[in-house]
Amino acid sequence: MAGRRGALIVLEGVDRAGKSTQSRKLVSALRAAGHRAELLRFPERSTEIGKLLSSYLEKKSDMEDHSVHLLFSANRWEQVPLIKEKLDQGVTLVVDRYAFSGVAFTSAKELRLADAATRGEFGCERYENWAFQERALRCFQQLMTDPTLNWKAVDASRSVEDVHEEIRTLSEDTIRTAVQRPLEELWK
Ligand code: NYM
Ligand code: MG
Repeated sequence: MAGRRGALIVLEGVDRAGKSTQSRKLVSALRAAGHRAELLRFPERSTEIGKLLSSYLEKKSDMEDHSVHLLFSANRWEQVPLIKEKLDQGVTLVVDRYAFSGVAFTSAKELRLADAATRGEFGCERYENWAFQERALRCFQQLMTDPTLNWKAVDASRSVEDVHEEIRTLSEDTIRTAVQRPLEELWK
């Protein structure tokens, strides 16, 4: 159908949930089904801002919390013209994290759980420890209560193939229905 825009499909969740694996598989499956689909990720570490963020995440540099929050935001805004252009052209975008990670990870810095100190690290990047991820998860759960956003919760504890099948089905539905919403509404 002429003029039909692409869908914006965002995968959000805590670190190690399998978002990157699932995003790649989803793009392949959508393409195999005849859709035009492309993959984006945030932070996009290849840009100048992205390099600053990557260095911060790898703990090679320190930055003031508000400043780093705004850099994550700027790192998304610098891709918005491209995102709009692609969607307008009918390309469906699968996005590995978006602004919800921005809210959840910054908010998680402000929360403190009693058992925070008892958990071990599970990765070497900043935020990659159980206590922090638990706080981020609580923030994601809070964000999901917004009824204006078309969230679908996917249980990522199952096999890669089972999770993929569910995400693929949900995405096909989204491509069919959610694209009725005008593009301008996405960045109001
Ligand atoms: N992150 C990601 C933020 O703190 N704020 C943001 O706005 C975004 C998009 O960066 N721990 C955090 C979440 C992750 C890390 O890791 C990016 P990865 O593996 O590149 O998704
Ligand atoms: Mg990571």
